[in-house]
Amino acid sequence: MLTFYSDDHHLHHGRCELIDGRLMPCFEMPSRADHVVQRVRSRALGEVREPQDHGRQPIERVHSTEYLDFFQGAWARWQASGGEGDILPFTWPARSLRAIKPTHLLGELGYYSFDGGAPITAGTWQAAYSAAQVALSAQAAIEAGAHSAFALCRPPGHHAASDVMGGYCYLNNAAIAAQAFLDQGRSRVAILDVDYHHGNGTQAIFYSRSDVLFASIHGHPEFEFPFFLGYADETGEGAGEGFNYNYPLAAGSAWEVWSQALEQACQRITASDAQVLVISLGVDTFMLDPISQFKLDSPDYLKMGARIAALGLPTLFVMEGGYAVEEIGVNAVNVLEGFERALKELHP
Ligand code: OKP
Ligand code: ZN
Repeated sequence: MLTFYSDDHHLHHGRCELIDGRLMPCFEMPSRADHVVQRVRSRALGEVREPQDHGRQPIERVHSTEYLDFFQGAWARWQASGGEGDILPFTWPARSLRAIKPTHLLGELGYYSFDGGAPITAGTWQAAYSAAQVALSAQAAIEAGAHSAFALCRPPGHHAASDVMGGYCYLNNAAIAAQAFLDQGRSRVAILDVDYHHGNGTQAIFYSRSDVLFASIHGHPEFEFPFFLGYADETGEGAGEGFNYNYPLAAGSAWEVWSQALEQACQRITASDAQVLVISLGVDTFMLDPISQFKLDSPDYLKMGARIAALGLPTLFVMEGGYAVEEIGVNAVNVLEGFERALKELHP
């Protein structure tokens, strides 16, 4: 399997996040992607390629121009106003306030974000832009005939909506790739989000559309981030009714329970007539993940990859979360190896 990867992710390194009433070093750190690319290389999964630059246009198919302009220009404005640390929002237009766009940078950032978990640093735009290009380059490889590809994106993307950042995410890499498949002639794409957290951004982007089926297996939002989306009764709206499926699971869920939700999601994907599959590949479902509460073990990721392969669709894997840094490479690449092994057994 081809992997696409850019070292530009090192340009994004937030200092801290607020968790359990304390400021902690960001869990979403550069060593995450470093471990994954090392594992890809040591397992000889296949060639690792630099992304091509597809420009801002395919990103603008998913994100609003005003949002992108704001994000791209935020650091220069911050510096010009004497700001030094990471840019972090702390005021959001929740109920009782007006959803207007203030002129102050921090007000505008509140308008364009839903939490304080997505710091903007000097290199955040470039890192996120390159991650989107990684996803687009892997998508192009599949469009050119590859059966599968791995987009080793960092920062992740699935919490980012059209004009909202949050949850470590800025540009929705999986959604950008899915939209590119549609723009290049596919009529239906399925996105399966196996990250521990609900992919609220991806769901929101495609919620009223029937050309993208979205299915997500995640910690129940009654107790887990992002809290305000990801419930089982969210099944799509308007033309998108019946094209959104959430499988919220209890804390402590292990493979036996998790794999039943995977089976249900896979059956929805098969019934959807999707021509291509995008996997939002988070491995924060791992038992030792420091911010998550599922109990998957490393060998389970091989089985996950095998079930995904049985769908028989061209498949683009897009890296999302996973914060047990020592094991993230083994777990992510296990999904890819399980996928490839199963393919060989299905088509020897
Ligand atoms: C991103 B992905 C606030 C803590 C909130 C956010 C979790 C984001 C997970 N500082 N935690 O889905 O792996
Ligand atoms: Zn996650």
